[in-house]
This record gives sequence, C-alpha cells and structure tokens, in this order.
Amino acid sequence: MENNQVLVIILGILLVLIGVSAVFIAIQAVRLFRRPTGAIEQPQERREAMPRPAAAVVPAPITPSVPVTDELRAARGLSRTKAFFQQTFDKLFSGAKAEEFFGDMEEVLLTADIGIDFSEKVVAALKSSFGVTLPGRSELKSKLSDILLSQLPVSEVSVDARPRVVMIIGVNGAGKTTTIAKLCQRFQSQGKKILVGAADTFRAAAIEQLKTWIDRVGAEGVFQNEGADPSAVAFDAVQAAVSRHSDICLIDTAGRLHTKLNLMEELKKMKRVMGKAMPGAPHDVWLVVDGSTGQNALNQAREFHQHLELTGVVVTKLDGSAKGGAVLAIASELKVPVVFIGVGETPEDLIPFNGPRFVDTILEGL
Ligand SMILES: Nc1nc2c(ncn2[C@@H]2O[C@H](COP(=O)(O)OP(=O)(O)O)[C@@H](O)[C@H]2O)c(=O)[nH]1
Ligand SMILES: [Mg+2]
Repeated sequence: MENNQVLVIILGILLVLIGVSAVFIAIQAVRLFRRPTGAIEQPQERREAMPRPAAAVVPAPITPSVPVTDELRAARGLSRTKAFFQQTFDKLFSGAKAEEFFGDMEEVLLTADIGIDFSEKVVAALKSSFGVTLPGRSELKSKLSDILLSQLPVSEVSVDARPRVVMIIGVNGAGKTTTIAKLCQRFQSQGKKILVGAADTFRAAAIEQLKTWIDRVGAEGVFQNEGADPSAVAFDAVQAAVSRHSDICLIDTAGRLHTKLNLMEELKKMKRVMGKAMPGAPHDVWLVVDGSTGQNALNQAREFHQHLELTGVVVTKLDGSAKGGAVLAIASELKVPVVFIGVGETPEDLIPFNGPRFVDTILEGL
C-alpha cells in the first residue's frame, strides 16, 4: 500500500470519529435544553417546609413564586375531602330507596363534619325540592351546591384603613404563626408594606420562629423578650406601623384554649390597647383553626367569636384531611366569612377562600 493510501484511510477514520462525536454532543445539548427550568411540579417533599419553633435561624432564600395557581393548590389541598364526598355518595346511591335516602344523606353530611344544624338545614331544603322522589346524581349535585352556597356569608367590603391592623388568634398549634408568614408572603408579593408584632411572648422559640419568617420575606417586625406583656408589644407594633406607614400590621398572639376565661380577657385587653395606638384598630380579628379537627374547630370558633367578635376565620391543614366540611359549618353557623384556607406548609399554601370554587371542588366527584 502506498503512503498516500494509508494517509487517506487514516483521514477517513478520523472524519468518522469526529462525525460520531459531533452527533453525541448534539444529542446531549438537546437533552440539556429540554430539561424543564421552572419548579412547576416539584414534589411536595422537596418544597420548602415551614420551620418548626426550634428550627435553625438561617433563612433560606425565598423561592420565586411558582406558576401554580390558587385554583390548582385548592384542588390539590382539598383532594381528600373531595374523595370522601365521592365515596360516601357512591355508597348512598348504591341500592338507595327514596324513603331512606334523605335520612342516610343527613348522616353522610354529619360524617363530613358539616355540623348538625347545617346538615339538618341542608336535608330539609333538599326534601322540599325533591319531595319523596329519588334525585339523580347530577340533579342532587347541582341542588346541593346551590344550598351550600346560599348558606355561606358574603364577605364584607374590605376595611379602608392604613395600616390595616389584623389580630391573629387561636389555640396552640392551629397554625397562627405559619399563617402570618404566608400572609406576609402574599401581601409582600402584592407590593404591600407589612409590619408584624410578635405578641406571642410566651416562649422564646415562638419569637425566633416569627423572626425567621419575617427576615425571609423581608417584612418588618416589632419584638420584645420572652415574658414581655403581650399588650405592650401589640401597642408598640400598631404605633410603629402607623409611624412607618405600613399597609398591613399583623399581630401574632400566644395560643390559648377557648375555655380559659383569663386568657380570653388577655386578648380583649390587647384589643382595647391596640385601639389606643390607632383609633379603630384592630380592624380585623381572625381566628385560625386547624381544619383537620372537624367539629372541634367549629366549637373553638363559636367560643372565640363570643368573646372577641371575629371578622374572619382561617382554616388550616385542609391538605391531608377529609374534614374540609368544617369550613362550611363554621361559615354557615357563625356567619363569619372564612377568609383564607391553608393547604400545606410552604409559604404559598394559603389561598383566599372562594365559596363557589370550594363547593365545586368538594362536590366534583358526585
Ligand atoms: N399541612 C399543613 N400544616 C400546617 C398548615 N398550617 C400550619 N401547619 C403546621 O402546623 C404546625 C403549627 O403551626 P404554627 O404556625 O407554629 O402554630 P401556632 O401555634 O398556632 O402558631 C407547624 O408545623 C406548621 O407547619 C397547613 O395549612 N397545612
Ligand atoms: Mg405561634
């Protein structure tokens, strides 16, 4: 073989190798660019969870708002309640007889935690619509949806005050501090200036927990040491919110049982004292209840409302619970609007309550 021929063969082999490498690199590049960049469907466990009271005080950067709509979050968060309604109605319709139907129906509503009074009202309304005729599923669904909605109070026009002072109350562990963190996140993203008063001075860890969140979302806070008078903290916070021209002032409070009268008195005092720092404050008193406690949440709401005239209720922990019916029981019995629902532990998991959407979601499988 001549030298030239050898050279041509070597060159040929080299060209083939270069070609193969180029194809390989091109495939890798395409794969890389196709990989999703957003965090749209991050698995739950990878999303950031709220810190526990004793959590490290090193705030992680705020995750940019992922384009998951409130509607989607609500649907996910209420999936257990929806499944519960679907399964119990499946049972109700299998082999149902007209004469037993409405009696069984009342039982279903009761087990769905929508409360005795409300269940009776709903069944009476259904009976008056259908008489003794057994309704079809879609007929029942649409009538039930109308009845549930007609029982929900309409939210009043929002307060026109600056700062708008919102006092957050509830039993221990209901989710007050977490809800404040979530509210901060939501309001900040709407360009509002927030100031939080850490009036839960009962435990140092509670103050730290709140500080972590305030730093993380970049809100302002008024803190005092553990054991400080909660009314004094609330007063200072409202005064600071006025002088710093905050849009919203959120006051965290220590958890307390609704049955402890002296602790109720303490809340009443805080309320009065805030009014001295700014006439009309607090403009809102929101009760936070753990929705997974069903009827207990309704009892708490009843008691707190008697003492403190609630203007709104936040129902948390509806994710992981089939007791979402409690939302309807509270709103319909107390005639106090449910303002937000909590459907998870990340800062984005707080959704403004929307009655028609809520009813649609839980009855979707009927
Ligand atoms: N799954 C779930 N957990 C929640 C929700 N809201 C609060 N939590 C958790 O409930 C626990 C108690 O919350 P915290 O805000 O400290 O309660 P507080 O004592 O009322 O201030 C924390 O572990 C929170 O992460 C929610 O909507 N869903
Ligand atoms: Mg707390």
